[in-house]
Amino acid sequence: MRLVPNPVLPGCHPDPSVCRVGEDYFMVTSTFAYHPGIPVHHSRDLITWDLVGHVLAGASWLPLDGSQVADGVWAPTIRHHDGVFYVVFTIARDRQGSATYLTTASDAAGPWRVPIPLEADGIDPSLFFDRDGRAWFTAARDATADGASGPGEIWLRELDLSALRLVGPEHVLWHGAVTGQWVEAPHLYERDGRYHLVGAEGGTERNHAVTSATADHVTGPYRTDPRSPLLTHRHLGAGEAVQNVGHADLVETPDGEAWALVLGVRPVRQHHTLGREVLLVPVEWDEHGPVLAPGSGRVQGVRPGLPVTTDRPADWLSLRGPVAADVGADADAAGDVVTLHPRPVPLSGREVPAFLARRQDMHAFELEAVVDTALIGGHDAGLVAFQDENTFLAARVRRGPGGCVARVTGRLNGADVVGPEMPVAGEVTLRIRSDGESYEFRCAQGAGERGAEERVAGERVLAAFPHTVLSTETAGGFTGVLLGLVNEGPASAGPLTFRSVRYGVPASAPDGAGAGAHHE
Ligand code: 6LW
Repeated sequence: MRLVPNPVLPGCHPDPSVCRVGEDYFMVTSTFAYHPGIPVHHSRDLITWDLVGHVLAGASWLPLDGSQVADGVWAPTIRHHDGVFYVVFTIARDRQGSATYLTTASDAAGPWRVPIPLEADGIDPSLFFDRDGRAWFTAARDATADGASGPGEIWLRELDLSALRLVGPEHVLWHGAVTGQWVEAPHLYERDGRYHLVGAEGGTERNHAVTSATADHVTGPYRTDPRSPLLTHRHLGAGEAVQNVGHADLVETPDGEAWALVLGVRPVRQHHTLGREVLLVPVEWDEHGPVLAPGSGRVQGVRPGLPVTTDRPADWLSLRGPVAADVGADADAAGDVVTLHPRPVPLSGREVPAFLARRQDMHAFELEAVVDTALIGGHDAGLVAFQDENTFLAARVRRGPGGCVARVTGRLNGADVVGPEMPVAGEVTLRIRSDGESYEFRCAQGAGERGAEERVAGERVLAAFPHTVLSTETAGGFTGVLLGLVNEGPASAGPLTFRSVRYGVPASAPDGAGAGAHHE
């Protein structure tokens, strides 16, 4: 069995779902309150994934004004049937499912049709196409029966493929394998005439786990696979490089090899900032059902402590809706030129701020950009490390009474942070830098030399914080850190251009820290 480099998709990409069409695999993941929603990644080998489009973009976007970052789009499932791609997903409000939608496309890259609501409660919807052509919808919700063995239940109803609505009676399938645990993330598979319902239990934190049940009929009765949990890292201790493993979707190669995509996190000092990432795990089927990670029982291929370097192109995200921005290559220097129109919306608000960011997908990184203070009017603009509306830190430049100043402002668990001011003039280089255990916010006069070590010469650290303050363990929620640009200010201030916008391994990272995914 091949040993794969994990994660196969780093950075905040929770709740992976995958389908295969011929030799092509397509994956979707959750995007919460970020726009565009639900990235579609494509692969030919399940290891290298390229972004090909978004399910919720343009006409198919659903407004998320007022949404908290951790709400919004949860746990999409992607399937392909008879030449049509289907995606079902939940819109969460106040950490609960509030609406379920279905959308279709003939090309996974899009365009996707305007999502239609389905009459379904709960979260984590999924679709299963049976051999007889019937389609079934499953989802997770609070248990409806008194005395159920778990607080959650997986339920099923038929999906009418021509009307695209749920029809027929509802069936409660399962309350989970572990008494007292909430069951979620259901996906149904058929194998040799038996039905296998794979779910997740224990919450999406340290006790997360993959469990399953089997039945002779799609509507049940389902019996727990006594080998559950089929995969978990809950018993491996704090030293394990990958934690919180669960939420599996299974796929088969054209040659009949089986694999699962699962989510997991890579904490540093027990705190993770990268969000839930996508991991690839081998699967073997036996007469009882799937065996995940046979032989080892764990996710492999992750180098303890150190980052997987990535030079993935940015999937630029804004919050709760689109923003007016232009991104292009910087003709004069390495990196991008980003022009961002101001909005008078704070990052702590619930509207659409002038914010454009990419996922932090490695522990040690630096993000830098050059701004010309001559252009700063009513703007309060700069670089931001963003966890959610209550937890973010930004190195910003604004014009004060005595000229321009740079300083760090933000919020940590809802408490305002305001750092000391540094007077600046002319061109200024802002930088966020991390060795994996800290976030440093730096500022230098001038655009700086672009060559290696020279880049950080003459910089001042405006403020520094341990990485734990931006971690999900501290901030709560379901997302990882995003790194990007903010331009708060009245529309009259006019657009602001950030030059040499670059994200990568820190210039002085130790040898090998950037040496890419490896095979153990
Ligand atoms: C997702 C669910 C979960 O829908 O978190 O607790 C939700 N587990 O499976 C958001 O990713």
